[in-house]
Amino acid sequence: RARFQWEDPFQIDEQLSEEDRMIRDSAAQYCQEKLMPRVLEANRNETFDRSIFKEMGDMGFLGMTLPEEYGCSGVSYTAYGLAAREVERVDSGYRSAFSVQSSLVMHPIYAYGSEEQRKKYLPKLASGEWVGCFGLTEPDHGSDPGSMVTRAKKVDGGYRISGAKNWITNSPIADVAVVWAKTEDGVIRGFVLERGMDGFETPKIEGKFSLRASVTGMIMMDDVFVPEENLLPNVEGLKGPFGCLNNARFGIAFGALGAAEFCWFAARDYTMDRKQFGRPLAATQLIQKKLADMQTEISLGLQGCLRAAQMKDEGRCPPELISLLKRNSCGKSLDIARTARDMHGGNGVSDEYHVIRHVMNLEAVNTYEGTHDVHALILGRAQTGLQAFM
Ligand code: TGC
Ligand code: FAD
Repeated sequence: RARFQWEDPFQIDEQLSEEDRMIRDSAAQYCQEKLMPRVLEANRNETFDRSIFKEMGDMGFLGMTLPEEYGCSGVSYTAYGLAAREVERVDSGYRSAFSVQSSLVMHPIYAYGSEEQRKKYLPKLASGEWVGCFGLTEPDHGSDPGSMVTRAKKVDGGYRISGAKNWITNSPIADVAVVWAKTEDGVIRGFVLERGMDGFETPKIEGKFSLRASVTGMIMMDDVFVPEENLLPNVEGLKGPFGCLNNARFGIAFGALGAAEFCWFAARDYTMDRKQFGRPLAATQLIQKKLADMQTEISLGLQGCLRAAQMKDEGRCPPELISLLKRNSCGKSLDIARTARDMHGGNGVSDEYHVIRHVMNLEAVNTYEGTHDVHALILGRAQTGLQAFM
């Protein structure tokens, strides 16, 4: 009889290459040794330690799929997904910092930028010396970024950009911002803005009850002069930002399951130890059903993510598959975290047990990078051919 590995039913581990396994293990070690001890206070006090970027840079994690000639590691998307899972096992806010830098800032500079832009920005972003952010969402345009009102007016030597971006991860500490704006002819273009440009401000959003260990802000642009050489030359239209989102959503699909795994293992350990009515909670049928549901959703979800990673590494992963996985991982992980919180009883609302923090975080993760329902509409359109957005 084959042995059942309850914590890894599909034996994901043995499906990984030696290199991907090593990256996963070093990510796990870094996250548990360096991030986990910081997260409780960071979450309580709503602070983000900028040196995390340097540490991740030293580990070779930032923009890790991009080529080595730009200071990156040139590893697989599978490795990127596995690293996101380990980071988010600690906190979704740390995974946000990691994935915005990698997928939403470094990727567009690599994919849509000139050779000069790649050489100027990528090595400093890869080392963590510079921090980047990505401005797509506006106060009045979230799920529908195509209606953005930020404008880039052509002037001598460059553009003048005016507008506001809202809910921007990393913006208050960012050195560079990849901002999407419409030119006078209504075409969406990407620009790299730099800290210090006149009229560029990034106020922090205070009082978040989710992702408190990640810093979030606005990008306010008041007639900011952006030189021609800071325009991303090789993309036009919404496919520019969406091309970046494909990578970031893929990382979230893996990452959210890392948070769910933390909650599952915590709920199992807690209910094995906790006795009520003279026996461990884990000996009751209701608790075992909940544990079985967690195990089923997480292992099926991870196997799906791994398949998508292989397709991505082969350059044939369609965006709709990423929508399916982002939506599934976030929705299921949020349910799992809420159930694990309940299984911890009153202790479940204490941050010392970490589960409530994951519940709060996953609320935002289920919303950003396309809400749960927006991804349903993407999938609905793909199977019916009918557009239900408007
Ligand atoms: P639609 O007509 O569907 O598409 C317009 C153009 O874009 C192309 N396209 C894609 N290209 C590549 N990858 C994708 N995933 C693409 N999806 C669409 C499409 O082919 C078309 O190209 P072309 O050449 O024909 O013009 O556009 P729509 O306006 O109808 O879109 C609707 C919808 C709902 C799908 C889209 O707007 C959407 O996905 N909304 C969600 C917005 C979103 O995800 N925002 C994320 C902001 S960034 C963020 O949240 C970061 S949090 C990070 C963190 O902290 O970790
Ligand atoms: P809305 O679009 O107003 O949606 C509100 C509700 O209406 C949702 O339930 C949605 O599903 C539903 N809805 C919308 N349209 C439809 C429809 N057609 N049919 C049915 N229901 C619909 N953005 C960035 O650009 N960069 C970042 O770095 C970034 N980081 C973020 C960090 C955090 C912590 C958060 C919370 C958000 C971040 N965002 C970022 C913004 C995020 O992408 C948006 O919040 C998200 O896309 C949803 O947009 P919205 O908040 O405007 O909600």
